[in-house]
Amino acid sequence: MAHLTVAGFEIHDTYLTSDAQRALLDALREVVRAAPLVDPVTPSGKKMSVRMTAAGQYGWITDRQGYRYAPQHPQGTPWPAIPESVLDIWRDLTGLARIPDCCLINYYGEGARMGLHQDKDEASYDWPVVSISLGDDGLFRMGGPQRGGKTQSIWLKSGDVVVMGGAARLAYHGVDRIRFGSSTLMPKGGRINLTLRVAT
Ligand SMILES: O=C(O)CCC(=O)C(=O)O
Ligand SMILES: [Mn+2]
Repeated sequence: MAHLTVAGFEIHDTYLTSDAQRALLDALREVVRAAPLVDPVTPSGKKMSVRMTAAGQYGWITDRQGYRYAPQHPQGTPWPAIPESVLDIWRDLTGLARIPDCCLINYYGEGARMGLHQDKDEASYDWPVVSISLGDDGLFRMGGPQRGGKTQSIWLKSGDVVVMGGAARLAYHGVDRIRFGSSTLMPKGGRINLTLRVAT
């Protein structure tokens, strides 16, 4: 299960050192102080198991009104800026001059998961999505551009960074489960995933 072969899917194994992971976590603690994690519900009213917040000009949100990018946290404040150390990862791995305007932050506590979906609320699919994993291992599953196709799975661990561009950009993906307590990065356990997107 070490490899996942979808064109445009790149995994940078342990891209972040433990020091870099800790520094990133500290930066995220500040983001979450300004923009607290929320318990999102899907448009049909189903509570999601991940908790969510964001940084950047836009945050991706979901509630009874639908899925969308919003310029404000549901509490009515602008989202905090994306930490520079996070933007450095984007620049290094994509080489793009354009920087993301959304950094979605997902927190997976014990038992949390994310169903198979496509990231398709962005204005253009030409930009890649960069995904950074911190904390507990997560079983990431990826399929093709159509729901119901063959899928492959890989455990993402703390410090791994994934780039989804090209054909992988619109591939169905999700997180089946986490190994709660498998990492010592966060004292109370859990997994954090950051996804950097160009939303507009
Ligand atoms: O947690 C992950 O690794 C993936 C998260 C994701 O797909 C999303 O937030 O859209
Ligand atoms: Mn996604």
